[in-house]
Amino acid sequence: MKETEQHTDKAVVVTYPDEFAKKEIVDLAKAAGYKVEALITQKQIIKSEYGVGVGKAQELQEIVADNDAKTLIIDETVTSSQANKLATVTQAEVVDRERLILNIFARRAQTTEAKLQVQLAELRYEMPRAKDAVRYSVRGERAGFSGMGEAAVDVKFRALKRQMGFIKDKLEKSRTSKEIHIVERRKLGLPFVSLAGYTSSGKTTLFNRLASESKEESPKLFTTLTTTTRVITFANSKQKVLLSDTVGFITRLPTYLVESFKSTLDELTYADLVLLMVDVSEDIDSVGVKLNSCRKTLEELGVDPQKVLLVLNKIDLLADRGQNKIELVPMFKDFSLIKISAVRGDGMHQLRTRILELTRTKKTARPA
Ligand SMILES: Nc1nc2c(ncn2[C@@H]2O[C@H](COP(=O)(O)OP(=O)(O)OP(=O)(O)O)[C@@H](O)[C@H]2O)c(=O)[nH]1
Ligand SMILES: [Mg+2]
Repeated sequence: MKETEQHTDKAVVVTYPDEFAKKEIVDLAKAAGYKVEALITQKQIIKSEYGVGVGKAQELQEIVADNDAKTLIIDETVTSSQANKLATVTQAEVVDRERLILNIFARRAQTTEAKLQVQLAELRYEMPRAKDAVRYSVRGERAGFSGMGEAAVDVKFRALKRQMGFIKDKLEKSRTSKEIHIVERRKLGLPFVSLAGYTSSGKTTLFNRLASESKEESPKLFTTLTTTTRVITFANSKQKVLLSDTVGFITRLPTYLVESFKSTLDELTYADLVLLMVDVSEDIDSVGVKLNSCRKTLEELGVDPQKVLLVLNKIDLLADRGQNKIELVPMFKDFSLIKISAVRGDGMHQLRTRILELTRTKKTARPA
């Protein structure tokens, strides 16, 4: 399906009551191509039988029917048994948070590498669910043949493992060739600068500006899935650096998804400098949640916090156009930072100067 194509599958969404969760899941649902007809909030969505309580499950059936929705999106990870039960009660296809993110990635994946990474993530998603799915289908066809069920589960598991091994091999090969590239670039002595940050924070917009590129920028979540690297030269200096744009982060990102995209995100681990982009035009609570989730993901990837420069982006949208002291907000105190507008160009001179300074010191500190 083309990225521009819209499909308007109607969906009912169940999420937590806080504003951040509500906005995020609606954005995710839209990015996956759904039209959100109703948003239901629940303090708990990980209850035993249906994820939600029994009464709520029945209520959801009515809401789904009233809105003529085909899909019920649950902003949590649900087991296949919960999903099956909920689907039976509500008569809707149940899509959990992980499935939703995977669907977006699958829609966006364009390069061979991104497609392989999505396939790997899909298999990782399937693994814990395979057992239940096979047991259901075997039981349905041959009631009482439980031994048969176990054998079928084994067969399914082995098949999934084989497929995973096959994809990992292919990815490993592309990774090896990428590592060779990195070694080659290092031989050129060029420092590596990598963009990181929450999805939609403006990484590609900044990348395009610094590298005179025209990669797709969009308010939709997860616009970029594949890493692009360019050599950039700074006008007033002979120094060149390599700049990489890559996939964005999100809260509650399952670890296996980060792992599946590891070869893409590896650029961050190798980087001499990581520009961590933060959209400061949002309310301060959202900024905090996103910053924390980015820190956590960078930590999981093994990125040295010393290498991180915080880039506070979209200051053009602040009421005082960035004149206020946003940088004094306590959550930023652990970082060295800079304020910019990637769209309007504010702070670009300072940013370039900082990149040059920081990569110069990094270069000498880096082992050969
Ligand atoms: N007003 C304003 N909008 C910006 C700025 N920087 C980026 N944007 C907008 O924010 C949206 C997201 O920008 P992208 O550059 O696609 O964000 P990204 O971080 O690459 O997002 P993903 O690829 O999804 O991870 C786009 O609509 C941009 O036009 C800025 O400085 N000011
Ligand atoms: Mg992008």
